[in-house]
Amino acid sequence: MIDLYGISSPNVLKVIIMLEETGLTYDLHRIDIWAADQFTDEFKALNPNSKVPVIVDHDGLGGQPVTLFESGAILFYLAEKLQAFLPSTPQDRYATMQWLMLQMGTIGPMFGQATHFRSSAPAGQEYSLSRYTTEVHRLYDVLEARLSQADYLGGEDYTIADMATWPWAAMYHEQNGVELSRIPAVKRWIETIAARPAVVRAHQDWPSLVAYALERRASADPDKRDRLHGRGRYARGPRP
Ligand SMILES: N[C@@H](CCC(=O)N[C@@H](CS)C(=O)NCC(=O)O)C(=O)O
Repeated sequence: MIDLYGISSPNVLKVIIMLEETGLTYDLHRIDIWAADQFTDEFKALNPNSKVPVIVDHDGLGGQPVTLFESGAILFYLAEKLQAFLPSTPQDRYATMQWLMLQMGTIGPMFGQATHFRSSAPAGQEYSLSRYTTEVHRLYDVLEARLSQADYLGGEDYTIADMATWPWAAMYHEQNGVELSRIPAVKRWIETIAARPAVVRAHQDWPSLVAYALERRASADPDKRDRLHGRGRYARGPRP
């Protein structure tokens, strides 16, 4: 039994997909990041970095509970635990890890910043929005080049690298003005993964999670919203 702490975010969806793919039993606990739930001592005991997703696997190493944050580490842990979705041959295994790292280190942060500057930044942030949107377009091209050569990011097989990248690639093309018809290999890969029964199941509660996020965001106290985004009285360091 696994406790998953999350909201409707691509980093959480990738873990839900893995849990559905592997058939593990889990409970999803909603964290209201707009009400600063992630900064409580209770949550920081799970993740000192105050972000979702986090899992607590009650049947972890040696039968003892394991608590893990960082979605890439969670996918890697579950893949090793179940010997699933991580190839065993060294070449494919490292290829999978390389694409997983690209998602964690670059795709997630760049797509995330583009979304932030599009939806939450005050006016006058055109430079930032343009910089991150350009990065998003460039990264779709990187995916297109890879997926023109291989069925999946790690090679022939569907792996945790695809699970990590798919939620970002599938959800953010439209708002960034990326035309899928221009990147047919990415389009094929998005559609193939979307049709997987586990991915369909992973979306069963998604509309309710999205509705929860929209409602919490709309009713957020302005000070808590500033805290979430590290601005206003929460901004630190030299001012520009
Ligand atoms: N690299 C982390 C990123 C986690 C992350 O940024 N989570 C966001 C939701 S997508 C969050 O918890 N935001 C709350 C906050 O920043 O206070 C991962 O992949 O797990």
